[in-house]
Amino acid sequence: MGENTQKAALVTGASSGIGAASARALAADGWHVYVAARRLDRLEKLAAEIGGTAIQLDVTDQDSVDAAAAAVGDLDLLVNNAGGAKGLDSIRNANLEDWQWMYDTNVLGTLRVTRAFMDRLIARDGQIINVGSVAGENPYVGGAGYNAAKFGVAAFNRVLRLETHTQPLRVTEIAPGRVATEEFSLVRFGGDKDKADAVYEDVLNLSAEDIAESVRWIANLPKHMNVDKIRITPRDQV
Ligand code: 8X3
Repeated sequence: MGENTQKAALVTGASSGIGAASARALAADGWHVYVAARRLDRLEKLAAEIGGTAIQLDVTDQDSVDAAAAAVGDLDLLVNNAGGAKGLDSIRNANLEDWQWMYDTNVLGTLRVTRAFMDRLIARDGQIINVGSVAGENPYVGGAGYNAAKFGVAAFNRVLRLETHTQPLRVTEIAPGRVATEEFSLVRFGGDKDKADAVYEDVLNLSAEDIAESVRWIANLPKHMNVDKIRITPRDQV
């Protein structure tokens, strides 16, 4: 593709997991990918590998979002993937700091980055993919903080769709189930690798690449089509 026709995507949380896999899949399809996250060393390696651009971004920090917005040019696709879970405590034992981090990262992070880029996405007849979770529709014991945050992302996605459907912007939520990434459960359990690994033992697991396939599919659909939501789980997770 020539420079003028190459489409551009920004993927948040791109230093690992679903974000990194999505960036690789999009680049393989010819997209220029801005890979954004806090850890610049990892991003620079990935950017070099896929011919993209590394952007340091902390979605919880408005100044950082503003700086990223200034560093990125025209944009056709935003993948709001940054997010995560902390803790598996009951409501009685809820850790307020964990809840605040989950809301700030998953919900407010999605809001900050969306607002920073939506005008230029609309200008290019572009699209936004919000990475939610099955936890955004299925409550589970110990999940309240993460459930609330991902229900929030699901609501955000639906309202954004309502508010922009008469404009040239497509809006999709991808809700993955259990995806065995190197970091999701490690972050949730504060670095306890045994607890993290146990989540994925003796069950079927999706890979980050499985989810990236749906990102790539949505990204390449014709512009009159809007996929509101995709829910993807391993066969043994309901
Ligand atoms: C995480 C999905 O199924 O591992 O977003 O709780 S699950």
